[in-house]
Amino acid sequence: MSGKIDQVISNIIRQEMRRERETINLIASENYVSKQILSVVGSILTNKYAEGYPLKRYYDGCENIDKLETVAIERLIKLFRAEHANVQPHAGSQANMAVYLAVLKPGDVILGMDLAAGGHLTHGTKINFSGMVFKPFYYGVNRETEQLDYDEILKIAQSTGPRLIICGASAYPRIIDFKRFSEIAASVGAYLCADIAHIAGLVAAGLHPSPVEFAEFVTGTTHKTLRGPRGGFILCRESFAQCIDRAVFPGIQGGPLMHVIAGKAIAFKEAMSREFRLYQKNIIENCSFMARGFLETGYRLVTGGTDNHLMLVDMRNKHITGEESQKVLGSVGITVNRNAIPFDPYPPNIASGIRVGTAAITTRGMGKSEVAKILDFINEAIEKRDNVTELNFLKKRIKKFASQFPIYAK
Ligand code: DSN
Repeated sequence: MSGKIDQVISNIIRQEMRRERETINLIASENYVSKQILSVVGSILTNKYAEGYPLKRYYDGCENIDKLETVAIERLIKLFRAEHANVQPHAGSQANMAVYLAVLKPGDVILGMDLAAGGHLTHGTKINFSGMVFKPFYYGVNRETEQLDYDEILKIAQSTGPRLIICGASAYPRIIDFKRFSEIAASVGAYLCADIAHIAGLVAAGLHPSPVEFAEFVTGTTHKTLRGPRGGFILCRESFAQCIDRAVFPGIQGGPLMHVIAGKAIAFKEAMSREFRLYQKNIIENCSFMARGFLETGYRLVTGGTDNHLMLVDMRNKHITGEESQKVLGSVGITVNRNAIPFDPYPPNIASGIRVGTAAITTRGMGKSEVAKILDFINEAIEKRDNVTELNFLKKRIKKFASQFPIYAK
């Protein structure tokens, strides 16, 4: 085996390390894993095939892998007080796909949050498997409040008769009432799947109500607020354990990524700590502080604010689209993504808004004074967007600022 370093790839990684260090990451779905997670995800565990489940594998030599997956499952169950857990989904999409495969047949009616209102591709979007294989209907948000309107969702559920209702979102800044969703699902005889990909860390820390007692299925990702490696997970009631496990393997996946499952196991343990709870509290505090700052400087926020780790900033007051905002902010080293706002007059690739999250900057140790500084940077970039010299100067200042918050201190 050649021990020679692949210069092409190592240079790209070095450049990416520099980009992460020298920029401010406000992408609401991203975070930085701990050094321990980083090291196990790059470990020899990547070598092992382990199709199946602990003590029921299709490959020999799984005695250590079995222990590993068992620890990951036990920790996930404890973290969310669930009855059963599956840690194998490669991502949130696969977690959702496995739930659908477990309880639906092609053509069944599903009801999910409209992507344009803050939902996710896998909640029934036409260009995604979920909208191709099943018959999707959507709920959105109330035009006035821009929040979920549970009476309206009930009416849509009654008129469409879904077999499965999916709740959870990718761009929704408010608390989701999982109990109310479960009442709606029960009243129309539907299963409920709560996708907590974005808010898993907040739920684990007890800072957002948990759906576990209300939904038959809970899906999520490990890499957003939960701050683990990229991946997915499923929680379900014991009575669905077998059909969920079968849906993941052999239903939609082959061999599990054991190096990633090791990282997940560490993330679940980290998430049980006092420090993690404090971290989640700080994410929310930073987010609401930033939201107030945006409002004070004349931006409009969708729903008027935030209860969680993200906010949606409607950029129309500043006469700039989401796409242009993303580009200008990116050019000075502030990473955000453009995002449709509810009832957006622009198509999604242009969009009126940007989605801003505080999980990543909070991991870097930034607090209120840094958030205030970031707001100043954003304002300056938006105001001086046509002045290349000023933007270049701002970029240098942002680089200096961000570099003071090392992601992986030596
Ligand atoms: N792409 C993720 C996000 O950014 O929210 C959702 O899968």
